[in-house]
Amino acid sequence: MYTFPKDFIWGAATSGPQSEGNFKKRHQNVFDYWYTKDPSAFYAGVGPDTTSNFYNDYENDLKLMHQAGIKALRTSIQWSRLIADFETCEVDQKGADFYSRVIDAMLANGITPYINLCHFDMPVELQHKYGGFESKHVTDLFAGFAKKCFELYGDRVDHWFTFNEPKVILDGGYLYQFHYPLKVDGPLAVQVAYNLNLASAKAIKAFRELYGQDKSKKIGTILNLTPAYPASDSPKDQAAAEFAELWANKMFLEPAVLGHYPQKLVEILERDGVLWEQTPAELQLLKEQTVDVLGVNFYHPFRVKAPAVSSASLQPWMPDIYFDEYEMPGRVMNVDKGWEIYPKALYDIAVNIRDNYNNIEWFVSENGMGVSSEERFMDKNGMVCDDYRIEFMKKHLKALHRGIKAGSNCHGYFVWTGIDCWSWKNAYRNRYGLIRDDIHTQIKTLKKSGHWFHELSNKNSFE
Ligand code: BGP
Repeated sequence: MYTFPKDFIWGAATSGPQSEGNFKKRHQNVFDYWYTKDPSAFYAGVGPDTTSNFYNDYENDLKLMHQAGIKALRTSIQWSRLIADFETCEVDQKGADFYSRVIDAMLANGITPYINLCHFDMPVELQHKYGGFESKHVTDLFAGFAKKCFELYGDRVDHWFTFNEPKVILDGGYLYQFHYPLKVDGPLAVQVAYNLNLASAKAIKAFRELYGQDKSKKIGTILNLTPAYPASDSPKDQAAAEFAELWANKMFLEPAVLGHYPQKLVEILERDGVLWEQTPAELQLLKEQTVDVLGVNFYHPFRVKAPAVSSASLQPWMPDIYFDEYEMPGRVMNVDKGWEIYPKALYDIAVNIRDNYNNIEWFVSENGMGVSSEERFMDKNGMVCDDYRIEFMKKHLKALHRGIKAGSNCHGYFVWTGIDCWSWKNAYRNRYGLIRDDIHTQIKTLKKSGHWFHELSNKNSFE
């Protein structure tokens, strides 16, 4: 029997752009725009217009989530829905009323709102005018938007987050071309990384100016931590893993929690002539505005080996000059998604946070299993019998439980996701929900994992 601490939170995560549909939205975000330009870039040509229809269906959706035992929901407010004028932060009243109704409905269903402010969804106007987070001006605009959210909903929302997976903004938009603006520019990615940390600190400052020492309100950020494991004990593989860890994890984790960048990373980037532009005042802000709480999205480890080709082959600068990804023979895979399944990494994360990050309060803000064509697993009543998802969660929860027993300060587990949702370029290819969404009818029904999660959340334990 695995029993979790008293008050452990059993939740689910989604985001505005992936669930709402862009009904009545004032502006386009980069994905809305990209889809209008190139629908073929998205799996089966399915775009963000309807997604899971949360905009119209939120009352029913929240009831279903309640039935699946979801006691807290992380979603995001879309900058492109809430704000009418990005420079002045004038609000779009329809957008503001929508989020207000959603928050009320969450509370009415016994679901605690965890509200995030950026889930990859830069308004396209700011991307085209300023380069999005390439620009420091946009970090100020983001803080203004964040402040508006706190003012509008802070009376009912206690848990706030500045970003979801800032690293994916670099990976997708500036290195590997799976998000708009589809650039390949290593040095620019370095600047965007810095600006994302800066934007987060500025939003946290706005939060603290409003709430001061009020400990009932907390602000954090959500990072996708992918522990870097070397392919072997050889010094070259170890060096590859050291850089991968700096680049993939510490570049965001250290400023968020400790208030500074890892010295080693700064030295490498400086030596390579690609260090971001920084000012002493900005570094001071980062130092002062660390997070109260950390959300950790975990799906897969990051196995690396020494690069096969000389760094001279990759010009201009890319972080990949320091490592190649390593496919470990015999690894367990989620073959539909193409990600290795390695639950022990969650234990390693727990212990790392305990030992190197002041044992800060944290929670698993995403973990889940994406599987395609789930109709394959339907029983005669039409219920998806997703035993593979239940097994996946159990294995990860066992590793997490071990980390908590070892003293790590983890207070919750949020599955990705409650209701099947739209996933950027992958659209609806892989389904992650505890609740199935038939996207042709928008009829939503609990999967076997939804019933299992209900029991888990009510017992606070599993066998
Ligand atoms: C995470 C993102 C989510 C979601 C999930 C699954 O990185 O925070 O937004 O998309 O991954 O992604 P996919 O459907 O591409 O497998």
